[in-house]
Amino acid sequence: MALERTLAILKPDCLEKKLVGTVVARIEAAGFTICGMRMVALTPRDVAAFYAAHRTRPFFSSLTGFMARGPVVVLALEKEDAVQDFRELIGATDPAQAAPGTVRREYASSKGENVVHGSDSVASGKAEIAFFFAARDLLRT
Ligand code: 3AN
Repeated sequence: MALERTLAILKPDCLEKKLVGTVVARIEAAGFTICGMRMVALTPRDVAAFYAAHRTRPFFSSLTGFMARGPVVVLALEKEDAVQDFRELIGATDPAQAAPGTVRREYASSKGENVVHGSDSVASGKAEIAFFFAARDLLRT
């Protein structure tokens, strides 16, 4: 076990559905420490930079449109095995495939509008947290 940090994004559908408090409560109940948290209105250009790895995927333009549709809440989270444990908490990309009890299974409506993002590795987590937070915005360790 290693103490890790991961980035969570509460996506525009999460805010539209008034689920921010519910999802943050789930995150805290699962033992994550919130090291940084803020609301941000992403432009399509911001989304394209954040999801650069998906640039050639067929859903890329719907992804950028969706993520720029309204504000998001970004959180830097810390815990032992944070990356894996957060992905277990949120469930699979497709809510229909997500395990019962996971955030996406309970609240997401589709593969695209799936309420929450979680980093897929420790290295991505580091880069994604740096994308959104300056050092002074984060809990010091
Ligand atoms: P995850 O967020 O579960 O790691 P990724 O990294 O494969 O999933 O995809 C990034 C984001 O792209 C997803 N959260 C979702 O919003 C969107 N996405 C992925 N696959 C699809 C798809 N087949 N159709 C529409 N949007 C998708």
